[in-house]
Amino acid sequence: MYIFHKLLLILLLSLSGALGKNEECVDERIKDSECGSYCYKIVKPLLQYAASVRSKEHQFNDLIATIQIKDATIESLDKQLMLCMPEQKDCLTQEKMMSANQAILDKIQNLEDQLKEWQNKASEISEQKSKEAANVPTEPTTTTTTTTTIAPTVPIAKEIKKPPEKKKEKPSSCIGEQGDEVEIQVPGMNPFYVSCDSSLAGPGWIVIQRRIDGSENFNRNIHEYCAGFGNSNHEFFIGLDKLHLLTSFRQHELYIYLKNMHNEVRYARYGNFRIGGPNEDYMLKTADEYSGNAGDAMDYYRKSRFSTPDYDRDNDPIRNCAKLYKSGWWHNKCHSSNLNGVYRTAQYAHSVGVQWKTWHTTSLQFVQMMIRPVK
Ligand SMILES: [Ca+2]
Repeated sequence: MYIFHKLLLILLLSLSGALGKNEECVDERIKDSECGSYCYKIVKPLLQYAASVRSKEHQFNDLIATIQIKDATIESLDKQLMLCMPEQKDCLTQEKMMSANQAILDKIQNLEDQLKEWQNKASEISEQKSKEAANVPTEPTTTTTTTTTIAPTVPIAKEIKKPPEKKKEKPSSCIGEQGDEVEIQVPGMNPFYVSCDSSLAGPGWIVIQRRIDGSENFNRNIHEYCAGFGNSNHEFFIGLDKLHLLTSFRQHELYIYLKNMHNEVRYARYGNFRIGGPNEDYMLKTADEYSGNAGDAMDYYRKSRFSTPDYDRDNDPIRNCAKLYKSGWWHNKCHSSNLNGVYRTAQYAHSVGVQWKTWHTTSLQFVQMMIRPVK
């Protein structure tokens, strides 16, 4: 019983000490001396456990306190962050707007500087013009030196700059032209002079062939017929190349004026006349819409190629019609007309002559072939 009371006392003392300020204040050596080996063996683990519990509890409380402080700190930072984010957005937007506004202000300033410079130039030009006008007494002064707009520069520029002179285009026919010789131009060839006639069949005809007195030789080779020959004021042939270009780019009509040895006159007219190019041997492609009183002596040659004595393209497989009748023409098997034939000074009822056989077979005194664009 005494021992039990002693142990209880020691336990209470130990617990009160253990619950005191210093958990490790119990000197194990005192305990050992007071309790003895038996007491110490039983109580010591309890005391150690109690001290450990107390220590853990303090550590736990410290950790709780630390966590609470950190939570409070985190909460405070969150609040600050939430408050700061919209402010940052506003700050960025305002910064951009400030930058844009500054750029606009800079542009406005540049434009104002340019405008001021132009106004100064306009004022100088206006002053100069006023001085020039003052030196010419017959011209009234219309401007003042106080002009501040750039508008006066426009009429000044117009006065100085003269409009370019329009180059007159050359005609492509004799229609509307004055004179017997007119320079015309058609696509595919340089300008060239033609003989115009308005006396035989109305105005505006281009003469392409004429026979008057036999002064010109029409017994020529293909190159001469292509280029043309003779005197355009007298006897001549205009040339197949020109004839092809003229009748190709626009529809032309053909007028053939004929006079025999008795000074009788007849004519043959074709509303559509066209000659092919060199790759078609200058074929008589079209001689349609005949009218007149001399007969259609061209009908026999439609689609016939042009032959010369050195260039047989006729439809006679045996004869060389151009060589036989000494002329370049659209010989078929040979001819029903031959206006480039040998000129005769007297009537010959023979195929060698200047002929239009639908009228008569004797040679003609005067022939003129003419073309004119169809309106
Ligand atoms: Ca032949």
